[in-house]
Amino acid sequence: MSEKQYKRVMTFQDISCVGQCSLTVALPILSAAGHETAILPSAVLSTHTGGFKGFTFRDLSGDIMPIAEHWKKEGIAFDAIYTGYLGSKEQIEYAKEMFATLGKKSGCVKVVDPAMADNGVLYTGFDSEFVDRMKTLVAKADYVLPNITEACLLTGREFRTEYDEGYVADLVKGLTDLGARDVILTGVSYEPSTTGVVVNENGKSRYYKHKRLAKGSHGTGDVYASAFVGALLRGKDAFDAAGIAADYTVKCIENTTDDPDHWYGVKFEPVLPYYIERLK
Ligand code: PXL
Repeated sequence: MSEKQYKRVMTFQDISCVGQCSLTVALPILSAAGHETAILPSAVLSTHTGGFKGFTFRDLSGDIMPIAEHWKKEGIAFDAIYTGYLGSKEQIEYAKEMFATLGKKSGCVKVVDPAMADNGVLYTGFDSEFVDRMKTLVAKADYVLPNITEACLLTGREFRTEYDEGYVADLVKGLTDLGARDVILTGVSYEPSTTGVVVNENGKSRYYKHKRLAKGSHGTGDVYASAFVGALLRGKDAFDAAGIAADYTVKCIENTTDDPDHWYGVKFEPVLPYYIERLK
């Protein structure tokens, strides 16, 4: 791998100690893509919030600015900043601050996964004020990666399970109107057996269609976003990166569906060699 493709990426999201999501997914995938990783942990939870009962939650908001201040003093800069699940509205403000200060290096790519909802509903703990605040972070993104639910919440459009290309184009427009430069809209399905990703890059939309699996799985949004960022930083354009991330995520789900006890995440690790091969 050429030195040019070895990038330093900082990701701002939570540590869910168990549950194969957020940082425990992002770091191995970004490392597999061959990048240096840095983290800004937003919170520490015993597990993710999607199905476990009685999880712990420690908000790390108080540590965010001191960490960033230290980095600034050390002259640390990043090739990319990628935000995922953020624990509070205040943390969205911190994310904007990171973009404005630590994201100043020329060419620093700012990626926002507005991880807050799926299947028509917000995750536990989030409300409409959080959504409103998230719009202001999306406005600063070079790439925003919502699913259909998140796109509807962000744009104020009605959530539908059946729709046509016009509905999807309007969602994409709503997101670029918010200020996002490029849009990667996931889970766009026009027929029962397939789903796909709409990539709006440089003002043009393209659709990458792939197999739709019967069962949706937890944590796949994080697998997808991390694989997308890893591929993008390896020099792929957004459409190719979105396709590689989609194919990898499908394989991760396929690798998990025969194990009913593994409901909380996907077994993404054994499939990393496939991802690495696709990056060549
Ligand atoms: O996968 C997104 C995610 C990340 N972090 C936490 C979550 C979720 C989704 O539910 O609960 C803590």
